[in-house]
Amino acid sequence: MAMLSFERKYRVRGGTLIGGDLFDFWVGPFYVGFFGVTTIFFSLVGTLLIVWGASQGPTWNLWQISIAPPDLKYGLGFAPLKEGGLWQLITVCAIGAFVSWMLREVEICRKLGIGLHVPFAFGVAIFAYVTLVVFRPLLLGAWGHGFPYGIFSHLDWVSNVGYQYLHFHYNPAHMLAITFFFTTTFALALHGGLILSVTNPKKGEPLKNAEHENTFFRDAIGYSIGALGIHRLGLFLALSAGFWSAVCIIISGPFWTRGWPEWWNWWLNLPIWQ
Ligand code: UQ2
Repeated sequence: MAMLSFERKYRVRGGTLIGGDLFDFWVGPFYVGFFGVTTIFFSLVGTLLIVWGASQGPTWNLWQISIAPPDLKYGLGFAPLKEGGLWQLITVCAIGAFVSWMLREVEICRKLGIGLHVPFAFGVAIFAYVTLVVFRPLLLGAWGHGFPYGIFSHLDWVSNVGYQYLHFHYNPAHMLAITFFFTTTFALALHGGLILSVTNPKKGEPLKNAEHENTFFRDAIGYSIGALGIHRLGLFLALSAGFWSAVCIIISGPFWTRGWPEWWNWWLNLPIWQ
């Protein structure tokens, strides 16, 4: 892969968070760094544990392989390896790998002198995962409340936990999260469409520019949010989707144990109806 002159200029020492110059080098196009090494370590160990767990299980069918969390009776303690202990170790490896990757992103941002928006965004995704497998199980008092690591088994978990609250779509934070997910796809569709419409002209047609972008939306709806604005909006919408997803599951159980339809009784109980 050819190296851009830009890359040569910015492949500088420093910006590391730990260890100084140790691991401050590139392998081919990839920056290594201390957190590159820890990413590889946790990913490798975690993957091997999953494969070993699969080898102990009843199936090699990729769809059906599942590493289950411990039984609720083990509470917040360590479980035997083949009774959920494996799930606990894999969870540690997963979090170790995700956080390592985020910190490697931070080091690259520091080298480049750019903002930390990308690692921050990834951090919100990590937060949503950790909410499911650490924060909520902690609040409920058992690791057994985490979700199983398997393709179909995690779908079953989502369905079962949903029905436990009768109708999860009545969860107001779930409503917000879904609305943010949909609005994110809407905004990206508008943005992607707009950018291609000006930068991908037919043969012989001239390239258009930012004035065309603004004018399209001013003509259409009387408002253009701007080239920087659409990216701020996009980041806000996407992070909000992840954030409210975490909120909607953390409040289910620890802070609301009945069916979510019942939560709306506060509306029916308003004194204004009497
Ligand atoms: C825009 C703009 C862009 C865009 C888009 C808009 C030139 C290249 C998509 C239009 C976006 C608006 C009006 C906001 C829509 C609001 C929601 C909540 C979806 O104006 O500036 O830059 O890509």
